[in-house]
Amino acid sequence: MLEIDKNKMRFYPIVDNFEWVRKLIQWGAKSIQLRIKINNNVPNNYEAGVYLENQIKSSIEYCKKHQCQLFINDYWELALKYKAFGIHLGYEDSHQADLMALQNAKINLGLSTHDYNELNFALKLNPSYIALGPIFPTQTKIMRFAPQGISRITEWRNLIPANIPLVAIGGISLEHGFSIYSAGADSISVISDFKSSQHPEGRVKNWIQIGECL
Ligand code: TZP
Ligand code: MG
Repeated sequence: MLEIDKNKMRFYPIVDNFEWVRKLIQWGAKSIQLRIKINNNVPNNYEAGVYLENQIKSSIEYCKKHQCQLFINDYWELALKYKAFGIHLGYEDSHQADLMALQNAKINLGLSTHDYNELNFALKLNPSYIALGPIFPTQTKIMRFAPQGISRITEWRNLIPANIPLVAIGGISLEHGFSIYSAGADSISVISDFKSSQHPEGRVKNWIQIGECL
């Protein structure tokens, strides 16, 4: 397994296509999650499976070239096929995926958790990082779980072995950055904060700067 470099993961943006991956890398991101939800994403005249595979393959290859830690959300077979740096799975996904094959291929495993049950389960799977969400209310994803609040980050940090990075996600914006890192998160994952900003590039660079101050 190519071990995760925590320092490269303070800022962990999530995007849904290769164009965004390229932009983020240009702006200095060192860790990215590619989260493609196929129904909203496929351009006209494109066969969904072909689109998906192209996006994933191009992103993996580009990130390798630029030493960026890319995690593929959900599509573990494609992550295996193209030897991604990592895969990100939710609780249900982690029951479906061939975790042994991923481990044998030395692909890092990032796992989402939303409650104690999911955390206990995730800790048994030798995760490369654990994500906790949603910290705040989010418009980006329909959640079955109430917002966790900042104090839950400290609680999770104390329940997780020190060598496993903790990622905070959900409704987070730049203004929350310091308090979330101070609460014990190693990494902050965001979508709308920079994507819906008037100046995504400036926003991303601010995030990276904050991460470098830690
Ligand atoms: N998982 C938990 S919250 C969330 C995901 C994918 C959405 C995060 O998006 P935003 O826009 O940063 O709240
Ligand atoms: Mg999933």
